[in-house]
Amino acid sequence: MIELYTWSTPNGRKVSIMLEECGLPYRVHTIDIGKGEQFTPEFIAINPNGRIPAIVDPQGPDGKPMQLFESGAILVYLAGKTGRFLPLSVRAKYEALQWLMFQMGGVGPMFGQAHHFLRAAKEPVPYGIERYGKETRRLYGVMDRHLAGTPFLAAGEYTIADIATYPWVARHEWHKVELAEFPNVKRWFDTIGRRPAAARGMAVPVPPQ
Ligand SMILES: N[C@@H](CCC(=O)N[C@@H](CS)C(=O)NCC(=O)O)C(=O)O
Repeated sequence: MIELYTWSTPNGRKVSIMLEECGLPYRVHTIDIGKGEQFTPEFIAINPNGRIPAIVDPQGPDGKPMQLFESGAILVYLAGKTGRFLPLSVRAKYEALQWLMFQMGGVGPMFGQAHHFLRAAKEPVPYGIERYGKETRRLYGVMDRHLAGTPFLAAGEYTIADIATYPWVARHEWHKVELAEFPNVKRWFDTIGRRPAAARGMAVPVPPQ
């Protein structure tokens, strides 16, 4: 049973979607980041960076428990453990890792900053709203042009790159993006949304509000 430490955010849901897609048994431990539970000594012992998600796999590669933080690393680990959602051929594998890094270094941080300035900043900061709003739309443009020629982000198949990106696009209302403006992203988003495992993963630890 994999122990999953998570909260109802896109980074957390990447991992619950992957666990659902792989059919791996897991137990959810909620870490309420609004209440600061990510900073308890017990959780810091699992993730010294004090962020969700994190996992503990009692059966790591050497048979010993394996604890991991950083959602991208967790997805790569689970793909390696199960042989699912990260292609084996070298070209396809690096294509998938490339789009996973695009998510980890671009989509996640930029959409996250857009959410901060649009929803959480203590006072309106027009520069922040403009900067991260523009960058968010630019990233949607990159994905939309790419997805015009391929059903999924990498290698023509559903991979951990899609799993990582989907829960961020699911927050499109938070960053004020109308998906109809990016029809290829919308088609990709709707396709993944029809996957029962993706829907189950999105409902962890509670259904999207
Ligand atoms: N790069 C990290 C980012 C993790 C992250 O920022 N998690 C957020 C929730 S989505 C969090 O735990 N925030 C708590 C805080 O900022 O104190 C990952 O992908 O795992």
